[in-house]
Amino acid sequence: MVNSSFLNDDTTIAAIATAAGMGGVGVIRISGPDAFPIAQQITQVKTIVSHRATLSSFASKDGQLLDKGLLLGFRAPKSFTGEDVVEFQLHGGPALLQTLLEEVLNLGARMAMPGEFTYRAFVNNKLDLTQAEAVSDIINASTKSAVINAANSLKGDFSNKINNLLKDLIDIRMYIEACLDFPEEEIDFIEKGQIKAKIESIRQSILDLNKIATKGQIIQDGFQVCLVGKPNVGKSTLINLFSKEDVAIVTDIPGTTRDPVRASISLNGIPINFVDTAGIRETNDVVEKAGIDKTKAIIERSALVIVLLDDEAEIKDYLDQNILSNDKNIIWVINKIDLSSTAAKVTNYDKNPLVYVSAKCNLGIDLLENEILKSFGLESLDANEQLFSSRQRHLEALKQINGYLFNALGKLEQPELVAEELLLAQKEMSSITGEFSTEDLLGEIFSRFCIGK
Ligand SMILES: Nc1nc2c(ncn2[C@@H]2O[C@H](COP(=O)(O)OP(=O)(O)OP(=O)(O)O)[C@@H](O)[C@H]2O)c(=O)[nH]1
Ligand SMILES: [Mg+2]
Repeated sequence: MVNSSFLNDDTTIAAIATAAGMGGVGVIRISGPDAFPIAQQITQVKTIVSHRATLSSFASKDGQLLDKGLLLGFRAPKSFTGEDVVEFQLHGGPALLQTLLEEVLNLGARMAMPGEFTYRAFVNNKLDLTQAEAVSDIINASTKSAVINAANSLKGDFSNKINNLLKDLIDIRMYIEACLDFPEEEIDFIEKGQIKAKIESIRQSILDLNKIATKGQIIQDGFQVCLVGKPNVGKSTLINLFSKEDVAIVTDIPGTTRDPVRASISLNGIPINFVDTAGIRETNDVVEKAGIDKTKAIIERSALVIVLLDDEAEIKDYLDQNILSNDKNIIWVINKIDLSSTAAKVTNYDKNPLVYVSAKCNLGIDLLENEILKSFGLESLDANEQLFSSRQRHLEALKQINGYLFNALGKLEQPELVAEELLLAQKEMSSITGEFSTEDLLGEIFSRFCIGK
């Protein structure tokens, strides 16, 4: 259940902002009209100077000293949330932080909900919605590339691109609306305004943006790749090689792996969740059968399936048995080339790559890695390419916008319909940056944050 009850409340909120557990430093953050008075009572500092750190004592209501640390005050509107904000930087002990938080709550603050500080920053125009999402993305990023992309979004790269397109779109809409006031001349006006060329150009920019956003989303969320194949073909050897540790048991007994084995690795900065599965074969062993059923379910949920083979002839079996659906992203891999002295190489089988490797001897693995990246259009990830973190919600909005613009281009003879499609596209664009958003969407986005952020 999404809890969005905080959306219309501006009482003072507080939370422990650092991660649970012990640490060198622990931070309590307070935001709202009572933040300064509450901090003054706890620290006895008479005047908290904004944007200065003050070494202070922190005590309970009855005067019991609890810790010494730094007191930081940020007067509205120059703060993260845009409200008065105070932070206590204390020693990072859970009991200490909890005790002091209770003191803060007793003095009138209420416990902040997950994402509530960032939500207030959004409401007070400190961040737009994509930037607020980037705050969460930067915290959740699992690779350096994901961090950099989220930082680009936080800086406003994504929002700026959307806002520029939004401006162009509004210009065209206004022009058409103005033309509609002079019906006799309307077609002429539309031509004069080069409406077609302008809409096409926005649509192209949306398509380009979608490409970048898709890459950003993959880098942020990663994807699941499963290793399948007959027993003993070398799946577990391969996952161990990728993960650089023995996550799966390797033996020469067919049917060794039963439960799926997972390993998260970073390939060129992209988080990939590898899953090694039970080998697929006809069997009467109930345990092994259950493992094979799991394999099929994992194939369904994977963005890419790597099928390990002893030889090329096996491919036909997989295709005949319908284990892999047609639209699956597949890489065929012939393993154990060391036994036949075949060279590591990449060819293809129909539209899918066929890679020759030896998992045991680490031959051709670089080729395989490259094919994995290629299957997501990420092989030539240019270090200078400016990406940003993006989410499914953004990709869906871009798709919708593209659809509306496409419709508009098909209705150029009827300017009022073009104007309508452009208005729909405009609303969809604004939903990305949060200018027009429903409470449900906001609740959904902010409640996924951690507490204290
Ligand atoms: N020569 C050679 N042997 C290999 C290679 N890869 C794996 N093996 C051997 O093949 C046997 C089976 O390897 P596993 O990785 O357990 O195979 P698996 O596909 O996980 O098998 P199941 O879990 O039973 O489905 C082991 O003895 C491995 O050492 C390879 O590239 N070359
Ligand atoms: Mg195995």
